[in-house]
Amino acid sequence: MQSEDADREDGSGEDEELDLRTLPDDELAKQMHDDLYDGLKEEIEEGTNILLERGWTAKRVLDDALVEGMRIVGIDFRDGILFVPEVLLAANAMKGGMAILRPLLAETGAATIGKVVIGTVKGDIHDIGKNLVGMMLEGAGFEVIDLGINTDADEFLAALEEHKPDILGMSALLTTTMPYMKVVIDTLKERGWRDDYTVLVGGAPLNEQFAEAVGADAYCRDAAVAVETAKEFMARQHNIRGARRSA
Ligand code: B1M
Repeated sequence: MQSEDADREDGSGEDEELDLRTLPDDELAKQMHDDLYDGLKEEIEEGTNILLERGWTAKRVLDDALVEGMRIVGIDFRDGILFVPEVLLAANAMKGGMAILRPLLAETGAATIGKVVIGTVKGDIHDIGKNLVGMMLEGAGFEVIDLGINTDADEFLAALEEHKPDILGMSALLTTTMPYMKVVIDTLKERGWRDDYTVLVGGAPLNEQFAEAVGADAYCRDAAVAVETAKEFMARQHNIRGARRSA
């Protein structure tokens, strides 16, 4: 961020190292939003450790420092202010912080907001967009099981059986591989599993009509939309379950 870069300089115009330890908690969290935005992995790792040392819970660091920072990144990505390379750097910085928090979160049993199995479909080895989506979903509080590239229907279904996610995400970048999404969805239908999962699809050659035609629940134009859509479907599932309980 331009303005924050300037904040890191002294009056002489020369770079001055900002000592994160000198910042009070709220300013440090804000600085971490900026550092995430700027893709500064080491600073994010340092900030994460400082907040933990000061007694913040892993969940609070995740929510208030990392997820909030990534939310801002997501908005600017959606609005065309940030581009893929910057978002990948931000996601990488976030991963640095999350690597520190992950074991602590597992220990405290902090609930995730939902579980997603995601993969690039059979015949397709493009994974940059899918990885970005996975990282942004993790950043938003989802547990993500990433099946990688070239994933066939059997692998998707085996992962659904093993991990019992809320959402199945599929990615395809080739016009020749996008029809494979229908194969996976049809296989789900054949097994009688279709209604058990929300199916989200994405990838540059797709659109809403395609998603509807193959029987997906929604098309996600980009990672920010994927996060918003996944959250929306989780809220709907929550409401449906709530209504069933009170019926
Ligand atoms: Co390939 N490639 N490529 N390629 N490649 C494209 C896709 C292409 C459009 C280039 C072109 O010709 N202009 C073209 C496809 C044409 C078509 O089908 N109509 C193409 C081709 C033809 C090929 C090969 C066949 C080339 C060859 O060998 N002759 C070959 C295919 C190999 C295979 O898959 N079997 C191939 C190979 C490669 C590389 C290996 C060199 C490399 C991939 C590296 C990697 O992924 N690790 C590569 C790349 C980098 C590209 C381009 C240049 C960039 C793709 C990318 O990463 N974009 C691409 C051209 C382009 O798209 N401009 C191209 C950035 C990424 C962040 O965006 O993936 O769209 P994207 O993801 C977005 C959204 O789509 C959405 O969110 C993401 C983040 O915002 N999204 C999801 C994606 N997945 C989602 C899943 C969700 C939700 C949202 O689930 C819920």
